[in-house]
Amino acid sequence: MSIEAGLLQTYAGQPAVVLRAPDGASAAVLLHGGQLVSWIPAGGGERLFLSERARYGAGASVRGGVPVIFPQFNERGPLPRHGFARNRPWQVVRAEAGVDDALAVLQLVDDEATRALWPHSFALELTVCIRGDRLDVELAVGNSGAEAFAFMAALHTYLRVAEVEAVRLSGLGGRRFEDFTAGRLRTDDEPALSVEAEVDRIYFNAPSPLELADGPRRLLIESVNFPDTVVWNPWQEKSAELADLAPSDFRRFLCVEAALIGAPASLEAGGHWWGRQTLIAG
Ligand code: TA6
Repeated sequence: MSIEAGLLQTYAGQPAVVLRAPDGASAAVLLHGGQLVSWIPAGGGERLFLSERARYGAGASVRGGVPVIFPQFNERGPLPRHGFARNRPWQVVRAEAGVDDALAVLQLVDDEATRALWPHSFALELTVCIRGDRLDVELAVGNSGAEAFAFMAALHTYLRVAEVEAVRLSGLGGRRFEDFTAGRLRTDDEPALSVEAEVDRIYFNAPSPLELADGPRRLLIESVNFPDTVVWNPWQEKSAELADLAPSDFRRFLCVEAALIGAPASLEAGGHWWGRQTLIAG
């Protein structure tokens, strides 16, 4: 364990690693869930949405930032929705500011509680690196047991936007997706995705990069080894059912998630997998 003095702090009243790169970029990662909840690129403003009504504490799922989804996506299996990694306390392995970046590595390994839900030995490592206008979030999964296992995973990124109805997400036009709101596969021929109602889509084998235009702000969204992309906004009625969102909060975010859903990864004993989402602010 190597934690530079002063980086272990609190954020929103919760134990967190608070990173600051020499160029002024900053980020905060909660130990709970290994959840990145703030990213401010150098010279810019906050790029992640975190609900003011988010719930914290043992077992909670924090609404906002980048929840780590593992080993199950949504209700596509017998486990609690979106698995358990986001609900567990993680350990800090490393936190430091370098010459031109800042980096945190957090880890989650199996314990009695995870094995009661999912009978496998694993080690997850989340690496968050900030530098200038760029954020890299990398999730690594190791099989530390004697038997193979399969898993799904996602970085459920809540991107902060000024007004969701005004944003345009480019790169997915003409691609086939599973529309969770309609329960069927569809294609949308619009060159850029806009949000005027509930959106809950999984694009399998999605292209990368995507670009989010939010007024004058731009965000490039890249992913590596996460073949699928999820786009989610609950809109008014669904968000009214979510006690951890204020009534107009759905206007303040769009989730664009790097995901591994359609073809779950299989890891032999001793095997490793990793996937990364990169955001570049403009
Ligand atoms: O990623 C989209 C999704 O799977 C939606 O179906 C939606 O309900 C959302 O995740 C949030 O899930 P949560 O359990 O955090 O309320």
